[in-house]
Amino acid sequence: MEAEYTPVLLPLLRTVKRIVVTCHKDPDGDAVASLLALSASLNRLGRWQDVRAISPNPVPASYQFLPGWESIEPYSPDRMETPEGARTRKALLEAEAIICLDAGDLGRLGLLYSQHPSKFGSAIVVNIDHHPSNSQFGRLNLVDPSAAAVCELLTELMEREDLPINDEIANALLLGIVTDTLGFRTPATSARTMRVAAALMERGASLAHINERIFNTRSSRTLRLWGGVLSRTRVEGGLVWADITSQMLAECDASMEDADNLVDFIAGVPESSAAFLFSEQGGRIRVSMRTNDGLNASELAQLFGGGGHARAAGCTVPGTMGDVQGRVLSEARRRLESLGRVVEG
Ligand SMILES: [Mn+2]
Repeated sequence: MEAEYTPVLLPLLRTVKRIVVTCHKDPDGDAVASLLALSASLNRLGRWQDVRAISPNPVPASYQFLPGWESIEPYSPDRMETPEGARTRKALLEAEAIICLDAGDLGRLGLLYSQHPSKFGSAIVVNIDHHPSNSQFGRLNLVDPSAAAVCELLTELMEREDLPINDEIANALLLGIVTDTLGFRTPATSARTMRVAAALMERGASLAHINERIFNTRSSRTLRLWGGVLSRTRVEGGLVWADITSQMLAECDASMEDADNLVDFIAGVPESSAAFLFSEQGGRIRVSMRTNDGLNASELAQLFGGGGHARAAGCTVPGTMGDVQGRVLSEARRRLESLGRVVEG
């Protein structure tokens, strides 16, 4: 830790009474955990009239063991028609500050932004993220692409700003780091990541419990879906890909949550330079991509209106499965060829 640090977050929030903390849509572990940790810590500090945690979608079942997860209000279309949803909308519209976590741009906030874009012009927007493609959309931008997870840079920020971190908050922060690094296995995992994780364990976070829940717990739905997807996986010309249709999800009684980390799994084929998982999402195709050195996943995703990290990125593309697969895969092949990679049928 540096000898001198000038607080930036708490001074910005000094004159504010109502805060909304939010994260990207289809939240992953890092998004849910950072949302939970920061909102709980601000609430413990007790300086504000209202601090609310709002997620663009419900908390995935795999993170529903985190204490306090029920405090996260989903801004999902069905819920927004209910009285609880109306209270959530009111909180968003009355917030004087909105803190966005793990979101590379405002579009990643889903309905929160698309239904109320002007709110993000009038409120104080704080942007805390680690995506290199981040559009710096906040009044305060705390963006550090060298952090392996938002929870990594958030832990440092909270320590420096003197925000309370109890054992439950530490546990949530460690979960965000563990999930974004796939258990400290991704190239983004650094000595700094390990130091932050160690500090969180000293504050009471349980790595063993997180590992048990995240990596050693799998539903039968998940197994069925993975079986179906793996049997359809194709490896060709330096690329590996698979798809998930709505029909496959229905047959397995599964949701896209059950496909978490599936793209990382198929990326393990040694003869491939890039892995793609295509999934149907209401008339559009969601593309998750993982790449090896050389091929930049973030650049490839940005070409199709998405974004992400150098080795892990995603986009959602209008079109049919066949059409989107064709366009994305041929662009990936073209890029591999221009990098001088041998690409054979
Ligand atoms: Mn993240």
